[in-house]
Amino acid sequence: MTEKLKSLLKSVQSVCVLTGAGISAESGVPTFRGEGGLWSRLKPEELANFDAFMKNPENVWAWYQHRKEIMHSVQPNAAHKALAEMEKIIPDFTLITQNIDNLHYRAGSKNVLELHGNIERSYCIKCGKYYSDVQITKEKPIPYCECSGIIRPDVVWFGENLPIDVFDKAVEATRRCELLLSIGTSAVVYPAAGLPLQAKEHGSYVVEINVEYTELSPYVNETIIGRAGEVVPALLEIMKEERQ
Ligand code: BV8
Ligand code: ZN
Repeated sequence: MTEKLKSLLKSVQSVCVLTGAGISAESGVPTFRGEGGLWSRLKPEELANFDAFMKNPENVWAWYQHRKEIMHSVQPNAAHKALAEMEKIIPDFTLITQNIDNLHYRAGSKNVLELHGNIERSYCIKCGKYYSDVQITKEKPIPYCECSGIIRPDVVWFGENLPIDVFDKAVEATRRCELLLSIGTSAVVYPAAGLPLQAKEHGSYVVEINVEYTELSPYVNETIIGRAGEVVPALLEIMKEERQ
């Protein structure tokens, strides 16, 4: 961590954070890419897209039910908790996540821009009615709405637009932040992966925190190689100095 970053952390007023699956890895939630990742044994085009869902809703619901059970069985980790603390001490703080695991809210973050949705929410594809706790059972492998439409997870699949109001807020935040932290993302999925680049163009100091280098690494101001659960709390400690 450079001296430049250390002094910035002590004085910065406007911070943007983008998180990916890597921030939840230490909680026990599988990531998508890299060894052991979900996409190494499952095919995203067969699971995370609308056509696949309409072709085989039972299969896609079984996959989300399985992931939901994993997410319910784990706890937010020190990185999630440090971000919830950061939100309280930084005057202009924006947390943007690609994750659907709901761990930022469970860690105490109040405002989270969920670019790819949230596994705890579902909606009817016919009438748009939202449902909060859809239960998938052997007897009922596909949930139906009272209007008889199929209910789907409220997550953004490949080829689907991101929730435009959420994405617009994320873009605005990258335009005004002095510091952007990209934490635990391989930065290959767009348009989310473009956000750190936009911040950089607007003069933000962009820091990547990851256990390995990514496609974003050549463009950021600095990459801190380390686990989110260790690095993010360390950044918070420096932010706290001289801020009480
Ligand atoms: C869109 C669903 C407009 C929810 C996901 C060519 C053909 C077709 C499409 C495209 C194309 N080129 C670009 C596109 C657009 C496409 C895209 O970007 N594709 C990529 C793959 C090429 N994007 C879209 O389709 C998006 N929509 O563009 O709309 C549009 C409209 C119509 C037609 C075209 C375009 C929608 C994207 C959303 C897809 N939904 N998931 C779910 O089930 O979860 S994607 C999935 O990947 C998740 O959302 C996830 O968040 C996202 C990104 O993955 P990461 O979070 O980065 O996770 P990953 O495993 O990859 O990396 C983890 C990182 O953590 C690693 O770097 C690892 O080293 C690190 N790590 C691990 N442990 C730790 C750690 N770091 C720190 N500490 C640790 N302990
Ligand atoms: Zn309905």
